[in-house]
Amino acid sequence: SGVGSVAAVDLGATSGRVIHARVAPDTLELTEAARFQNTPVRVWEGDRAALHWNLTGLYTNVLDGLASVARADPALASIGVDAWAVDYGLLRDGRLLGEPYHYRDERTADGVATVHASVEPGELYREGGLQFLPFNSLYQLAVDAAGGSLQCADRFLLVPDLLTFWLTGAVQAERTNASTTGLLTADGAWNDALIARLALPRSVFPPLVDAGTPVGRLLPSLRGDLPFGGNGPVVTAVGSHDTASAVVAVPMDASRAAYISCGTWGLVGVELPRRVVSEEGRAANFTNEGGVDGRIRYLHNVMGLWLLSESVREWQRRGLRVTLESLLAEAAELPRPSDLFDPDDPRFLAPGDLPSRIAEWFAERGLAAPASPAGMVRVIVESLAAAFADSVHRAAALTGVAVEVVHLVGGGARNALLCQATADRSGLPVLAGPVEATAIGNVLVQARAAGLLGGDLETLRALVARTAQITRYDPVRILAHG
Ligand code: LRH
Repeated sequence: SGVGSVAAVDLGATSGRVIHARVAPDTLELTEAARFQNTPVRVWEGDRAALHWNLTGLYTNVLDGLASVARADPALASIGVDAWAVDYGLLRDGRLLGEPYHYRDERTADGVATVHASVEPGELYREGGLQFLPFNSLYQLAVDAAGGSLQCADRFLLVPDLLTFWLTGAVQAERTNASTTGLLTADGAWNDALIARLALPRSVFPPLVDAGTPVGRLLPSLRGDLPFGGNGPVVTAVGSHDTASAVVAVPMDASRAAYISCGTWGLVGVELPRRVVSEEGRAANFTNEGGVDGRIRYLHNVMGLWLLSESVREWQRRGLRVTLESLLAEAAELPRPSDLFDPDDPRFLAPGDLPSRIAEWFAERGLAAPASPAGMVRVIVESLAAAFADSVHRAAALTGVAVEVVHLVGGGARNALLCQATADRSGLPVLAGPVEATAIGNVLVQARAAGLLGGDLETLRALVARTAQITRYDPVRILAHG
């Protein structure tokens, strides 16, 4: 197979990008065609302002990025879309009924109560295999059912599937992301019995496809703005859950490694051949999400870089002239704090004044929170690293994987203070990179489907290991954990 090219559309909760890649068995070259902020918006709904994604705005940015790819490379073979999990659009006769809700919107509490009244949490775990997160799609759907909007809809499309629909007209649900609804069986089918018990309309859920499936061609109406040659590129289903694509691109030996996909969230776990569904795993809130090639992503959600970005946003709102970069540099010079907070506390989920909420967490325990923003940044980094280390060791204990090394991919791989603290607190070497793991995993699955690459995930990961920039952090001041 010769050199060919594909484009990855990768939408994170904080930013999105379109990456143009040249790929061959010994080549992986990435060019950034577009990068843009993802800015959610609060919209008045009669009794409260609800948090939504600006998905049509993101789609405009995606089209701009694809147009620049088309001008540079009219022979592009394929396009693939990934995005954050759980959120979705409801459609009727092809029309989107409203901008999708953000998973950080406060509406989900009622959905949790409704769902748990008909199916108890232990049974949900045995069926769907998911850790409890109040925004898992099934809880959001219960809110939509109670409010009547679900009854107006004839289609449910997860965010990346919705963009794929806008690009191609194809209606489908890619399996890795569909696994985050809580509505799939262990075999990866829609769980008809559970859907019926929750009184959800089965007909809204589209046919499931696996990552690597060609799903369609660009719509004729787009061909003017996207000047590709010939029939244009095919749109291929990738690991459309961003974390599934990221795990594809972790250059690891899964039999002896843990990974941390560190962006807005820190997703910490191991890759398994099949689900592990135990009461211990449920108590530790570990999830079994569907991976590419039928692998299982056994992991726990740690709050992630959100704690830093949202804190910086608050300080800037208060008029402080700070950036994350400058605060991290200052924080690195401070002594290690002796008191840490639990980053997984649900009070940190919703947008707002996180430094005050962290201070409250300390005050409730009679502890003093750091006074300066740099001190706060340091305690956030150290608390995240401690939570990462804890989840690495828990994942190992719950699955029997003998973890010898931790791979940290995503934007967090740029944060040297966080990487070193994770090594020190886990007592394990941390291999940081690639930063763009999600886009790379997206690229690799398309390239394989297009025949540019062959082989299993291990072959794809070997290509990442040969081409990516990886920084090693060895534990130097090992801190006790557990
Ligand atoms: C990361 C992510 C994560 C989900 C959350 C909703 O972007 O997809 O895997 O739990 O967003």
